Amino acid sequence: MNGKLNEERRIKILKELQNFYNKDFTFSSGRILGSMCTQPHSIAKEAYIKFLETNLGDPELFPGTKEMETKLLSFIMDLLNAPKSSAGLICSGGTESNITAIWMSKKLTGKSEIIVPESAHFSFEKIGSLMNTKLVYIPLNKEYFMNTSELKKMISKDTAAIIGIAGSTELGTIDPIPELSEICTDNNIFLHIDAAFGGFVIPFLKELKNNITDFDFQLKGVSSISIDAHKMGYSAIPLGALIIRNKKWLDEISVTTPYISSNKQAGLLATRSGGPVAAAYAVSKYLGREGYKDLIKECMTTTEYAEKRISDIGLNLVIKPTLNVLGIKLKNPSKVVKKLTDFGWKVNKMERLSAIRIVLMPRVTKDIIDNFIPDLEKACREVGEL
Ligand code: 0PR
Repeated sequence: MNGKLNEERRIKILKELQNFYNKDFTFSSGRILGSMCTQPHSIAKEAYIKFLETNLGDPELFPGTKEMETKLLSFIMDLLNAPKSSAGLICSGGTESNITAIWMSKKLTGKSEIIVPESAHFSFEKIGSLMNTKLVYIPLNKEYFMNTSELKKMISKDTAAIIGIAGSTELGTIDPIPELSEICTDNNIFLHIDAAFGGFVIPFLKELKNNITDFDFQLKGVSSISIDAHKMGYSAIPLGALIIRNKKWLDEISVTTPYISSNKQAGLLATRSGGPVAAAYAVSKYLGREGYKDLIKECMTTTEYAEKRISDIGLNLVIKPTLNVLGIKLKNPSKVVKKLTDFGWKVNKMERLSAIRIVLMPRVTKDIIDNFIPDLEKACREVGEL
């Protein structure tokens, strides 16, 4: 093909891509309020592109990328107060981290049931279906976290793991993890904490506020934690991590790899891009812990502001938020979501709580809330909520 044709083809494809892109909502529009993701920090984009061709599934070819991955994991492990014995795996996000944790707990114990709060993310349902695992659901108490008296009744000889949520998907609640830690220590049960959302929030929030529940490896009973940089870590999709208390447990989820350089590989995936790892590493270096703390402070200030504006128009929250997630109680969330979509806003409906969710991500400013509130009020009036 000659150069001219090549160039024409390139332009045509880029035009087609642009048409697809134009149909999407963008985070930079300020109109997405329900998502737990955000446009990545600008340094993440540069880093991602630079490492586009790297493959962490073959670390001999990419030792530099591997070294960067180890450093990113160290940053995350420090954040979670992981002990020297611990290890980490980079995953594609909360779903893969949760799957890997339960895979490990089942191999370690040889048991087949997991106990989850009703607030658990649907990734646990996938686990149930994938790994022949029985899910035992525990109801929530009135603060919307796991009811530990009910939990104690459901522990059995088949319990492979108990799951605690640190930053629930719908309301950002934190389960009573110190108590779960004691229960699991006393009963010698694997305790997995799903901090996919809260992992990059709670450590910083604890420095800013009192009375934030402990959730990390400082609690002796915590066996593993899922944490996502593509949510509150301000980085690019896909990047999660699973941190485990004891590196020896990796053997349970490792296979021998006879035809690549390393002789063993742990975890679910083989070929993995170094791009998201570079992005998350760059953001963690750029912001550092102080930068993240400032970000969380801002998100919480905006959350309090939104909370007040919402109650000023006569709407109620499901509960007072702990993290930067608000659930607005409604009689008919679907109707309100539809109206808001007509007005150009994207919020998430939560049918089981009869509510809508707003996540005050770093991109969501007070100005955006000021634009949103009149439309929320109008939407609610038009469908008879107010
Ligand atoms: N655990 C928790 C506590 C989560 O909130 C989520 C996702 C997961 C695990 C699964 O994580 P991955 O999606 O990374 O595998 N929670 C978000 C949610 O369901 C995911 C999300 C993010 C959905 C952005 C929409 C969106 O625009 O709301």
